[in-house]
Amino acid sequence: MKFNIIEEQIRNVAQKFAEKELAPIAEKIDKEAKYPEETFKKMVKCGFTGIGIPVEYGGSGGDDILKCIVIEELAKKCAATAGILSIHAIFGQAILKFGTEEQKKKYLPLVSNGGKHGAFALTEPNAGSDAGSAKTRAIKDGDEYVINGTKCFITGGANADFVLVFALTNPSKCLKGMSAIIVPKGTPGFSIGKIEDKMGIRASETSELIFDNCRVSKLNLIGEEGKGFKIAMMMLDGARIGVAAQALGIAEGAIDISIKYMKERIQFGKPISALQGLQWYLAEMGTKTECAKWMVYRAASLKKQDLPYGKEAAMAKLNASENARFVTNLALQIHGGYGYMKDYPLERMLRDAKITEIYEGTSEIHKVVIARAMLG
Ligand code: COS
Repeated sequence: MKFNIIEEQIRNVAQKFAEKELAPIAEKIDKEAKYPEETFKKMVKCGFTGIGIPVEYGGSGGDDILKCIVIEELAKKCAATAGILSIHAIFGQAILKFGTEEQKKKYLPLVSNGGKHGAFALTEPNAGSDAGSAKTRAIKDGDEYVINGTKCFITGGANADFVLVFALTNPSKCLKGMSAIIVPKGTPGFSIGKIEDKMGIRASETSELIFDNCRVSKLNLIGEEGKGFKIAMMMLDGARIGVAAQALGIAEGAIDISIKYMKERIQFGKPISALQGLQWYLAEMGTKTECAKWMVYRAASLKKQDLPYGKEAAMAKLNASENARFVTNLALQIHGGYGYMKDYPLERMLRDAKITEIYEGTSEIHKVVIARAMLG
């Protein structure tokens, strides 16, 4: 696969960043489930948080290929931090695509390279895969919306300075009455509920958001009233490429660690890399991961060219996430008992890989999306 010189340079920067800033803290932030705020600030400084946002709005410029490169490289060392970056980007992308000029000027400099955090709140306790059945309401009262409801499993929700909330402005129309509304942190009636204790990506905070007669200006509406579900679906199409890149990076990271271990570990009087059974494992891991890479960058490339990419994004995410679980599981197996211990990063990588089959849409939902696109 050929990347241009700028892409190679950015990959190099991201690789060095991951080595220097993520590798030393990945285990600790996982154990303590500690949000890496200092690292986020460093990502802001490097311009990673502004990729995909034009320079005129305070971003770093660049496109989805560059974004995937950075996410992939970060995920090799710390999937949680890669995920934070990937999901943070959705807020800015939604404003860029659907916001007014005024909204772009107001929010994009803050969330691209301004150090502010954005989150995307669609899921509810009874509306996960069936996102269209969300019940949170935003009823107009004069110049304001009054929001009531609860969102759950929101990545970065507790840290977010701005949350894009999907709520029914016209409840009788169900998903066709859903709208996208920005709620800033600190708005009266908006509070953080339960912070989840997760199996993997533990440093990437996931929380419940509660809206209790929370009033925001009608100027916070993004796009048209009633178009919120479509906005959410379109943003998820793009976000799925980011998760696929995260899964790809996890698999590549596990392969790197396995190769090193296989060359160093002596059993039966020779390095275990000489054992054909393990060579076959490695060959399978490498081949499937190479496939995942092509699919991720194909989807990113279609998006970059403004061509339809929803099916390809879903395929890339379905394949890369299942591959990440497959590869991390075999990598752990190659490490034997050591792989099962927390002294090695494999058990963390396997736990981290699992979420990529679930968030931004489960594998089963991806199959629905793919099959519907194939059937026309
Ligand atoms: N882009 C643009 N519009 C889309 C779209 C997309 N990718 N997917 C659906 N829509 C539109 C449809 O065209 C339809 O509009 P019209 O009636 O005007 O044609 C509307 O949205 C409803 O679509 P549909 O009938 O397909 O909705 P369903 O309730 O059947 O749901 C799935 C579709 C299952 C694909 C959707 O609910 C989904 O993606 N669920 C997973 C949610 C998810 O990923 N959550 C993860 C966390 S997000 S924080």
